[in-house]
Amino acid sequence: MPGRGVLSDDHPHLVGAAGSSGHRSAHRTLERCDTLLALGVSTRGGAFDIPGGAFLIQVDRDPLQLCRRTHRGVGLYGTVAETLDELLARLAPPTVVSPGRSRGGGREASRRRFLRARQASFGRWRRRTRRTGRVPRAGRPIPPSFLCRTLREVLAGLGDEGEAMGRPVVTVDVGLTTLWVYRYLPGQVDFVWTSSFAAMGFAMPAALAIAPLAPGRPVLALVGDGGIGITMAELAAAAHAPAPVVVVVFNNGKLAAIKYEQEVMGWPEHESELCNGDFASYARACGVNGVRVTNPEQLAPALRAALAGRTTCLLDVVCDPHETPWPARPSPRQAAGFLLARVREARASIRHWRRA
Ligand SMILES: Cc1ncc(C[n+]2csc(CCOP(=O)(O)OP(=O)(O)O)c2C)c(N)n1
Ligand SMILES: [Mg+2]
Repeated sequence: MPGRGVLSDDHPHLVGAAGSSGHRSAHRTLERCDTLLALGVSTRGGAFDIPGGAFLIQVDRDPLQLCRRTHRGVGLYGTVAETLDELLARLAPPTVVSPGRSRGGGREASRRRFLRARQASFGRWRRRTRRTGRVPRAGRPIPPSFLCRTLREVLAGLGDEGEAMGRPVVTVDVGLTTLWVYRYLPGQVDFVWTSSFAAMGFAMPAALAIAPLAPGRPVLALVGDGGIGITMAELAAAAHAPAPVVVVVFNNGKLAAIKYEQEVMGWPEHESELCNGDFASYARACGVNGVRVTNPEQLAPALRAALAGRTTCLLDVVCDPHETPWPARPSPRQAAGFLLARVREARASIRHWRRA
């Protein structure tokens, strides 16, 4: 996640974000990759599974990350800047190979074509999602991906009018919220998240702790309704905190990550609904500003106002729980499980409706 703040999605060489929460173009590139240089990336467990048989060169200044590596390759201990300097000094100068002239030239050209095709495919995804995300259908709840894209535009425009603001710091909670942020809110921000702990309830307390250390920078906590539910008491502390934060709640009325984990295994949704109170009213009762956003058109102005205000604010954004978080490359088993779950859910609704 922190790496998503380094490059903007508009970078011409980007093929997308890696991992099942990322993009298909990145997944396909990794499948064909033969040597992968990973700079400060946790490869533990399924957090970043590397498809294909690439030889991994993993650089990290944390020896623990290197010990956790399960993929074939080598670990290089050091900071990214120092290690890259050392590696570049050892590289032979590149030779220009005209395609077809020498052995391997055709292979080289085919690799370049493959890479360019993946970059183009990521570019198409970006354009398509920007278009479709512009205006959700009238009367429909706000898709979480639309919330992230709007947030991205609002953050990119900070300082356009009036006082310039520093680079935003964004803390991210655990749940499907993490996937939406990872996939749709890249670039020009510093992300902070729980890394391998994957503990819900991290984002808001983390933002409160970070805000005094980041004067002049907007600090935002992006958190699901489940995550805010277990840390709501912190809002009372937020009213007395030395520096303001903006808390954005992805309120989809569910523990949606759990719902989709059940569904990809073929099981119908079970007990993942949440009975939420009114988070915005609760925030106001604690002495901080609270705004409930139900309409896509309200979203950008509400975000701008929250970021411009110099006090802590909670935006309770009512989101669509039905936007499907397809993995970058769904396995046939996951796709079949998901369909089976949907059929079972439909049958259960019909039984329920007949009994009523
Ligand atoms: C402290 C803690 N409890 C439980 C979990 C398991 N868990 C992971 S995601 C999730 C649901 C998160 O729900 P929400 O915050 O509403 O986000 P959503 O998935 O709906 O976006 C749960 C229960 C966890 N990671 N940490
Ligand atoms: Mg939720």
